[in-house]
Amino acid sequence: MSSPLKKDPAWQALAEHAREMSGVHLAKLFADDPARGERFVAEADGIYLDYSKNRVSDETLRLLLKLAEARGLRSRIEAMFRGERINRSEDRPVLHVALRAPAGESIVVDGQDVVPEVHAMLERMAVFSAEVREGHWRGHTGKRIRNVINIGIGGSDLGPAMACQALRHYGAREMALRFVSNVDGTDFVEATRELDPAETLFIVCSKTFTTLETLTNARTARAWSLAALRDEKAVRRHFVAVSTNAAEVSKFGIDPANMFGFWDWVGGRYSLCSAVGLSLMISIGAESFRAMLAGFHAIDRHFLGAPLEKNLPVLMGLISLWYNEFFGAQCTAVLPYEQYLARLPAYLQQLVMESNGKQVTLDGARVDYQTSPVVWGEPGTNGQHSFYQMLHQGTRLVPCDLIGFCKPLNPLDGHHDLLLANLFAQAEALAFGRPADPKAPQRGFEGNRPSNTILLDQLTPRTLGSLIALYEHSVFTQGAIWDIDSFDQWGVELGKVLAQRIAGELQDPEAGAAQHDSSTAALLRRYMRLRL
Ligand code: G6Q
Repeated sequence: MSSPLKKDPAWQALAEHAREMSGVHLAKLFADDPARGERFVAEADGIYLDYSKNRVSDETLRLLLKLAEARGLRSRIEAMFRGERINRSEDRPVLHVALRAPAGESIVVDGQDVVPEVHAMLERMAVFSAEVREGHWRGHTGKRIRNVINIGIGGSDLGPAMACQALRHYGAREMALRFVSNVDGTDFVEATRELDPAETLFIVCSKTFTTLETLTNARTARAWSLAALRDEKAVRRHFVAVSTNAAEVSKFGIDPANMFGFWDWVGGRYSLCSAVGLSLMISIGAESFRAMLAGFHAIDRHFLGAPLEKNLPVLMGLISLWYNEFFGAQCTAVLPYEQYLARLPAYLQQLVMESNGKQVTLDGARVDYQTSPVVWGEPGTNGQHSFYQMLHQGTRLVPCDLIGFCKPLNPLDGHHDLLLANLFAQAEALAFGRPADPKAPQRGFEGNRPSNTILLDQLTPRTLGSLIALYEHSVFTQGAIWDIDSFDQWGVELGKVLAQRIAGELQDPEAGAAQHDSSTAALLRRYMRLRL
């Protein structure tokens, strides 16, 4: 018995059509339609998406859009924006879009308009960030804060860490912004090595305030501060919290007056625009933070309102799904030609794979199709001297997103033209290749390797916001078609439970007799023998 998705006539038509398209080369698609490079493009809020170098025809797009309609994409988008409880397994609305709704808009959850609360919190964050940036918020000994360390993991780390780096050009240079996430002590030690505790502010960022790694690092941070400052009262000046759990925050010893809250309808990996972005706001200031929110919001409106055939996130989501389902593609490479976006692939790994790496539908049935692709990538041009070999001549199909900006932020003579020349050249080489010389087959490039080119004017807070929203909603598009819950993450639970159990056993070797498979048991014995 096939799933409803596979029984859908639109799906079946696509499967049939994919057989025809599998033998069609991009070179032919371009030769047959000289205007293809101007037709297969879409634009919104300064994002120019060229999807012409994809193995799609007008018919492919027609069928993909038909599938989106048949699967109720439009009504699912509207349900999210209306605040319906679309995160079914956790019975929650999914309203990161409310975090960037302008004042005056209204989004109602359980009878209450949440937009005023969002703006009140943004205002508190703005006041606090300005105090830190301008030196009014002082450390316990009266010294100015020069280092801000965000302690968090997953969604409470990757967003602000990626965005702080992405917007470094706009950030306060006199302040060091650092991120500690890993429970590996090296992360904390290296982040704090040369810092003065009297000048260091920690943001303990955890939605639940129960996450093992974050609390372990936060306790270490408190001990590190107090060892130097020698007064419990110092915690008030050196620790603030970002959380939804006021009880745990005050149990930890952070004054609830120093807590910045958010809401259970904000998923961790969708939380950059909430108080989770506090470290970013301290770095770039409230005005730039609001400009980023405006970029997010512009794409939110576009996603909600633009016709599906001109809707950038919808097109990107559908085209990626096309390769994933019908061409056996297992991954997607994200290749930003922008050094400031070095952490974007890591951020998107969580966004895409934690959202859509699911095996059951909303009703709990096992899926009989592929869900999330593997996402990976590195900035160009560096990747060209490493894994692009496989992209060009390997045996796997890896659809790529190449991202570039027309204006550089650091215009050194000649650099930017070279950077962008490489981006354009790679997209061209992937698509069209080079005929093989029978005497040197190793030099042949088959081409027909698909890519999107995403071109923006310049990397700014606003364009960063738009770019992230583009990916968020493309993830939504795919999840809607797969009929999965893109907003839960039960897959991280089992490892956490087992780690807690084993951590207990390591404290008490007798308890280590608990049942384990022979491999785990032998590893534990060896570790206990050799550890410090
Ligand atoms: C993201 C996930 C996950 C989460 C971390 C941190 O969508 O839910 O990555 O953000 O596990 O959780 P806390 O913020 O509760 O510490």
